[in-house]
Amino acid sequence: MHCKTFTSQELDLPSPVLGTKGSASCGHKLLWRLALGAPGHAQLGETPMPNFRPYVFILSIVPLLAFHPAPSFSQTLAQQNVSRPKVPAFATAGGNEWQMPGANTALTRFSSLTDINAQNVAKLQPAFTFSMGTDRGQEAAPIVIGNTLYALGPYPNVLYALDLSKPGAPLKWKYEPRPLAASQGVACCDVVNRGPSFANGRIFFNTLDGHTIAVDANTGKEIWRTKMGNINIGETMTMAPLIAKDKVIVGNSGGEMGVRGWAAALDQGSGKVLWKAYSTGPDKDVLIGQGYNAHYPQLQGKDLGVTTWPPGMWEQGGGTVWAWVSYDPELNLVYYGTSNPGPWNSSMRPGDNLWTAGIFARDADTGQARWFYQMSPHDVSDYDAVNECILLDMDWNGKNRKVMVHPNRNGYMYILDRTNGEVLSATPFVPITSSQTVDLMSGRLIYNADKRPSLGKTVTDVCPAPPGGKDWQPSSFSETTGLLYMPHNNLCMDIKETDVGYIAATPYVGADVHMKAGPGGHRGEFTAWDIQAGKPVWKIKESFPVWSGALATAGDVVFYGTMEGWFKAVDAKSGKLLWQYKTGSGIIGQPTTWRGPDGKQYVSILSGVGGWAGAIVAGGLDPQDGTGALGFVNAVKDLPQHTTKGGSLYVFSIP
Ligand SMILES: [Ca+2]
Repeated sequence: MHCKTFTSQELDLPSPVLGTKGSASCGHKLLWRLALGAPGHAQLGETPMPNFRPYVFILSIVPLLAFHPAPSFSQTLAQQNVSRPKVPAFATAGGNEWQMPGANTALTRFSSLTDINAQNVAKLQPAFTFSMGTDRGQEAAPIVIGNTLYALGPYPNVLYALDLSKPGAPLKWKYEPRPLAASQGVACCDVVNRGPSFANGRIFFNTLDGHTIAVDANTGKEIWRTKMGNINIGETMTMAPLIAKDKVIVGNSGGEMGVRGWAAALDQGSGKVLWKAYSTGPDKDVLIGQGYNAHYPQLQGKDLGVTTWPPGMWEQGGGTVWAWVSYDPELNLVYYGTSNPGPWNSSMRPGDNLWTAGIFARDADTGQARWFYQMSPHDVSDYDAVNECILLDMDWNGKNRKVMVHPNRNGYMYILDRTNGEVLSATPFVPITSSQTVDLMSGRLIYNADKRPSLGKTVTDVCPAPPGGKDWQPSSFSETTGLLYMPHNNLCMDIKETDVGYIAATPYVGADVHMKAGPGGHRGEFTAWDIQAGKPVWKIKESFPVWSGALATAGDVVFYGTMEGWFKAVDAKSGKLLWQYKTGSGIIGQPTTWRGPDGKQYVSILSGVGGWAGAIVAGGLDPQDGTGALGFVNAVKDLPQHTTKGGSLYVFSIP
């Protein structure tokens, strides 16, 4: 257990950050604080937004003429003569099958199918539905292999196989992993799961209580099960495994519970752990050695996962790996982001807090780190860097670059050279007050001192809020339009840091947060982003955060869902709404498309509100307590008037 008190001199921070004294005493934050919020906080009134960076906010589908992104970055992109992005050869588009949530290991979530297209999508109708038997948040992607659709639910993580060759797609089998019930009590933000992945006749997925499991895709029989996490220290698993050759890459959740983050590779055949790399601690634990070569000097040095923390605090330092992993088979590198440092209370952990809030590139076979880049050094706002890294190829000044495109919680759209971790551009995609810019020379995020949270003092209008300009909800890249389709948030917050001490398997946060809508008053957006130009082409305003994934197809339609329950198809070029269908509950799942045994194209989505954004409904939280769900309740207290709990698969086709 670590309970520390620091003076501002010990913390080596300027006094405006901490006040005259930054202290953090031991205090046990009970789990209900996280799940149900702290009592006794009056609702903070709406206050006018302060000076935003040059950014004209678009309230609906509008042409790009009205949009003025930050000048320095648009000039950077323009001056560099950047080409339209292309998908690497290994990133095969989804076709008849959809084998993994991201469609391929570059995570493009693009389908080559054109039967359903912008001209006929208005005729889309439900083909069949299936109840998931649970009413917590449904974040998973339905996947299809051969004649079978696989749907995975939140806790208790039941895997259903549906026979697409028969009318109504009856249940072929179900597999019940029976995770420990106590795992629900340590899950930070609902008991979600982001889906299964397929390879070599097997379905791989994680359970909330920290097991990675392989199941025979034909029979539903368990092949192996490996215990990876320990709920007794607050570890859960919610991410979708990524298949890299003969390996299954997984990571842990629990960045709000003082967990020490890690990623691991398991042998597909046996379930044996081949490597495990921590996100904090000494180099030998982080798997940093001879092959490591970061682009920026602040990321070079011995045992930075220890020395960038106060003594011992790296042991509960977060950096969990709870969302997306990508894989480039040509470079043989896996890529993933690490979560926030723990606790949220930044006054307690002076330093850059490596290797949190950044992206690792690792050798898939050995796990050895090749490079790291930190989006948010000494993160103060829960800006996890776990969002998707979409692998694309672009020309920069005539030179071909293998890049990754990464919309970060901190509000910047990053383009990195994925061979060495160099930042090629970082462009705001939402209003930002928490930072001023990303210095492309040093690679450092330049914070706005006025908006740094501090102990005991409420800082208002910090944008983006902790769920970021965008959270886990995955984007899609269209090979036909060359645009990125991004579901995301428009949220700001008022925040005050509070005392917190570490007790295993309890919340380790230390912040009172009230989130609220960003400029314009709406809380979500669906944006078509021009990666080449570094600006949006169109935006759709949504009342609630767009917490679902996106799917783009060669038929030039893009699908996403809303927290009210609408499943929508929009024109990939214009953003015009072409079709929508109201499902039974709010949508936070990932749309997929595939061809059925009858030759028809289908589109599938799980409906079932929840997750962090929908915890107020899924967890039945009190709308009067704005600090519930780490302050998310304050921003969505009207959600219970728009949707109720549920959990169903919906599959659509043109009759
Ligand atoms: Ca987090």
